Amino acid sequence: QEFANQCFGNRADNGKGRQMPIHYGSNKHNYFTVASTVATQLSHAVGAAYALKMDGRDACTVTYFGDGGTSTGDFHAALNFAAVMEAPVIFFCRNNGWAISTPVSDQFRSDGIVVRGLAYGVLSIRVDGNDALAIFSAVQAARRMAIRESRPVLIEALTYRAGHHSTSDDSTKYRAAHEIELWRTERDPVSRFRKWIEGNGWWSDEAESELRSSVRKQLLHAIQVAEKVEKPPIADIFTDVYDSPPSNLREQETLLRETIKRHPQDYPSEFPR
Ligand SMILES: Cc1ncc(C[n+]2csc(CCOP(=O)(O)OP(=O)(O)O)c2C)c(N)n1
Repeated sequence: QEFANQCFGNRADNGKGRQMPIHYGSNKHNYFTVASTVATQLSHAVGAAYALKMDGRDACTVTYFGDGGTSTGDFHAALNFAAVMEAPVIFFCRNNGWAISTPVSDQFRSDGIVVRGLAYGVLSIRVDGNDALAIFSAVQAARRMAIRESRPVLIEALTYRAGHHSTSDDSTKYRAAHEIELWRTERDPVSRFRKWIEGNGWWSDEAESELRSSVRKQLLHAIQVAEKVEKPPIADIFTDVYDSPPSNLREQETLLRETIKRHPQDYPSEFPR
């Protein structure tokens, strides 16, 4: 339900409707909000990991990013900082070959990402990103090392982005349709895992359709509930950054309210004013 609230940016959304849809976060679940600015989450994760270490907690942080994220300065700063401060953080890179339309060959000439971790003195693991069990085992080992040895670990999961980057992207404009099809049909990690559990007699078509229909019902319910919840008030746009808002922000709020009054038809009525 929390996730649906976030997607609808309603009053119950932890982010008060300020984040892009699916950029969910939750204090309750120790889940830091997904960062819209690519790779900024890496240094946050290092800081949080260092705090866990100082507090003597038996825990680590894990942060996820794409190959595109490794083409930013933040990636390098975060890796080096984590290595030097011996912060218990897992850097999980999904190297799917593309940063939106930029292929990895236009991003770097190193042998993927794993060598960069090694260069910074960070234990680094390369794993088949389309093999669920291999991922499970790599993450389990990384977590153990990060916590027991109090140090960062980098995981490079080799995979392919079978979908478009987002709803505004059409990836057939920059890569061959047959390539996408191949990964979808022959290398899909979900079908692969499903085949494995079916082969072991732990799953079946009936179990699959039962699960799918029950999850679908739960999702539709969550969406229907989220749709009906009121939107956050306009005032929320201007809060939470400054203890007392500076004059330029106060001016902007006044301007916005005057504009809404002048053009009420252009502003959705479900936003409490
Ligand atoms: C700092 C920053 N620069 C640029 C963008 C625009 N942008 C959004 S996603 C993206 C590519 C990210 O690549 P990757 O993490 O590999 O994602 P994938 O294409 O695999 O989904 C870019 C450049 C951004 N959000 N933030």
